[in-house]
Amino acid sequence: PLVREPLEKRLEELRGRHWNAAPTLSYGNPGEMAPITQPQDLSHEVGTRRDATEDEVRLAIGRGQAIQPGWNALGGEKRALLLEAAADAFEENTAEILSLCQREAGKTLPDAVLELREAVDFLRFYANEARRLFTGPFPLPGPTGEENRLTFNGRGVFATISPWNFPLAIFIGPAAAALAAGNAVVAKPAEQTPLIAALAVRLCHQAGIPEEVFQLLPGAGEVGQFITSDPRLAGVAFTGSTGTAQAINRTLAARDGAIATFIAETGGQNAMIVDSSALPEQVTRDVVASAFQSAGQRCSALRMLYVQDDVADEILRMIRGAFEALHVGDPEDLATDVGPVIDPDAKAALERHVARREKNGRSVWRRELPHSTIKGCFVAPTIIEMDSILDLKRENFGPVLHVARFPGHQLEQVMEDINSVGYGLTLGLHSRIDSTRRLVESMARVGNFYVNRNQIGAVVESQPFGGEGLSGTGPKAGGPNYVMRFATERVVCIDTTAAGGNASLLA
Ligand code: UN1
Repeated sequence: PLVREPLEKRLEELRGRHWNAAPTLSYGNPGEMAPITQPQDLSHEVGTRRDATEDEVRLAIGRGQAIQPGWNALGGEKRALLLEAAADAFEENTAEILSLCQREAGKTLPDAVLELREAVDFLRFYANEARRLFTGPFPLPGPTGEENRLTFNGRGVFATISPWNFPLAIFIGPAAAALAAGNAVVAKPAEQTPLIAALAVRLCHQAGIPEEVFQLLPGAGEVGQFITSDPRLAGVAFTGSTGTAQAINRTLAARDGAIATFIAETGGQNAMIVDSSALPEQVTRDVVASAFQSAGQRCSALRMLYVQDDVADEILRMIRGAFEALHVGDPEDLATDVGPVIDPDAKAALERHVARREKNGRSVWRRELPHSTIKGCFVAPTIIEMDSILDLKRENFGPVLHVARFPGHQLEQVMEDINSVGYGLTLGLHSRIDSTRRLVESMARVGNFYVNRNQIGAVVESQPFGGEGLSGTGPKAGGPNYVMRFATERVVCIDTTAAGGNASLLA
């Protein structure tokens, strides 16, 4: 059963629960506990985090290295079964997971449900990838008298460094891929959301994945630095800001060790173009979802809306109507559409951004925050009129949408401006004209291009997700090439003639 008891009752019981996160294998002096508070109510502690020390990082990587060959030798089928057992364990702990998504990360219930769904989808998809790719060998063509085969293996110890905005799905996704490929994993969750990560790792261990194979190392940037500077590390899968990805890349390059694999999924400056053939109601629904669902805290979220000038007044009036109806407040209240942002720093940065635009004379629509939001990190949903995406200097990770008008004959210029920003994550288009779609598609330099729908919520396997340029390295999460980036390819070539002793490994 997905839910053991009525969900509401169970969530109510879990409201008082205190959680904790600590390194999987603790060593020596346990050190200080840092409180984890609710984004929606900073006076409310959800649990505590104990950061990994430098010694613990070193030991964890050593333990991972020692066990990895055995994990790799298990083969794809056995690893797949363990990942599927972990997926089952996640589903059996639905209430605990939803509760932590809400209390630690400030998610609304629908967002929390989607988060659990995506996490389970990742586990099952990568389990199947383990079966598809790691149960070889695969014979390669060759001349008579020679046998060639290809096998895939784990690279060694992989680090995963994950963000707070998908504290379960993007914590477990890259780790599951690395595990599927036969790597040991050391996982550092975002400092804001270690509790749900600790629960996820415990559930994986209960499902039978050995503790040394999948280790949790909580902490902030300093712990990330300990991890990524270790020369024994085979690779890093990172999701977070472009700036942090660039810093990790430099750290990896400076190590005197094997050349590391680096997989980064980073930010975006995502645009949507709406032309005068679009359906206004559909545009309104999709713009509001893309910009304000999850309080705009998705790297896929819409930041810059371009509306063709002759329909702009009507469309913006409708968007504003829907925007005024958004319910902002406590994410545990089922009526809430827009919850808090993650922490006081995020709130301050967004408010600075809005204040600066206001000072520059931009027209700004801002919602009033209800009094009930006073104890938390809430940012009023905001829409700012701009001339162009070129006026945006950095990603504004929250419920702030920028809009601009464009004359129809300047569509190509708009696309050039969007591309010139250098990010390449998502792009939306609302148009019912085929030639427009073809033009925009041919110019798009993004990983995920969405037509006549919202531009968030990529589904594992159906919509592999990830960007280009400043938005990341690829390959796409949940896609057919992802797990391979965590693997080595080994070719064995055997002389099967008499001179070679008639050897055959495939026989
Ligand atoms: C992120 O926000 O870090 O398509 C990426 C989506 C999600 C985005 C995840 N899969 O909205």
